[in-house]
Amino acid sequence: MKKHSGSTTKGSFDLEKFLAASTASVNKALDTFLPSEKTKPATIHKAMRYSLFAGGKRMRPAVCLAAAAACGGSEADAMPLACAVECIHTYSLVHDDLPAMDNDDYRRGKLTNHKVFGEGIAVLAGDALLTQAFEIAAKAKGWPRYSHQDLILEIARASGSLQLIAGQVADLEGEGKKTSVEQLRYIHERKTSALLCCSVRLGGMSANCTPAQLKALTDFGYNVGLAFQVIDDILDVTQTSEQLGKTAGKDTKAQKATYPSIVGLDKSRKIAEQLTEKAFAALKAFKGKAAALEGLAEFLLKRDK
Ligand code: GRG
Repeated sequence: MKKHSGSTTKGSFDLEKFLAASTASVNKALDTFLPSEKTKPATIHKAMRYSLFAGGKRMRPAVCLAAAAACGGSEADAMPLACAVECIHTYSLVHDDLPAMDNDDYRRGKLTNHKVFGEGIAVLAGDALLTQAFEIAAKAKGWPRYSHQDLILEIARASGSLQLIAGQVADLEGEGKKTSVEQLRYIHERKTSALLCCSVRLGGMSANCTPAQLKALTDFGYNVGLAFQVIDDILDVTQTSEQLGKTAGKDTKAQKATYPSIVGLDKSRKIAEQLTEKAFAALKAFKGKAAALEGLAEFLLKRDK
């Protein structure tokens, strides 16, 4: 794998600093956007905040803010959109962990939402986070190239029944069945890549990016999103639950189709590298101004949790 300017080990761009700063700003903004824990009914706001502030990596907001920076935009303009995608991501995890779905006890190193608040409140906390996402996104400003409607449509499409939900449906229905690499890619495109790609595109749109920049960001987000899920599949079989902060080995136990189970670990790593190379190639259009996106793509490829 070639070295890129956003390298976490060498080069001028300090990804650790970028991630620490973006996580801190996103946490602060989310805290402002969400009703306080004491707001009635307090149980639901406690439950929403419990999962939202449980220590997620904040990768979707990070790529959103990084894409805005690559297009010359500001953090302030991108922030409502970055927070909206994190709310949607968190809702999907809360619902995915429910007994009716993946039935998991741990997420982000803590007990899952339903284990703490009960299934009814966990369902409602997920629903409320999804709705909250649209309320926050509505606070973003529209641009000459991208109206308010465009921004809201972007989020609705990525999280709706043709993308995120479609991926989850295919995942549920595929359990225990023989799955081809093509079917697996269909699932990964929707379950994981759609929201990551949407996060990157929203960052560009918040900066009123050109159509050519949006195309480059879409290619980047699509490939990084797929690589992210291949790595997630690899980590599920190579890491411990303690390291991941969620139950490891679940895919094998649930007889889920994954890249390692279909093509093996070595080939899976190769595929993740190839997808990341494609993502890097898309960034050429930014002529060195997308160091944060490059750094994030490399970080996501090399992550161990
Ligand atoms: C229930 C509508 C609905 C959808 C569920 C998100 C999802 C679809 C399922 C969760 C399991 C899974 C493997 C999803 C793919 C996306 C993914 C790898 C999520 C984990 O994202 P991270 O690693 O998590 O960014 P943190 O906790 O760091 O935010």
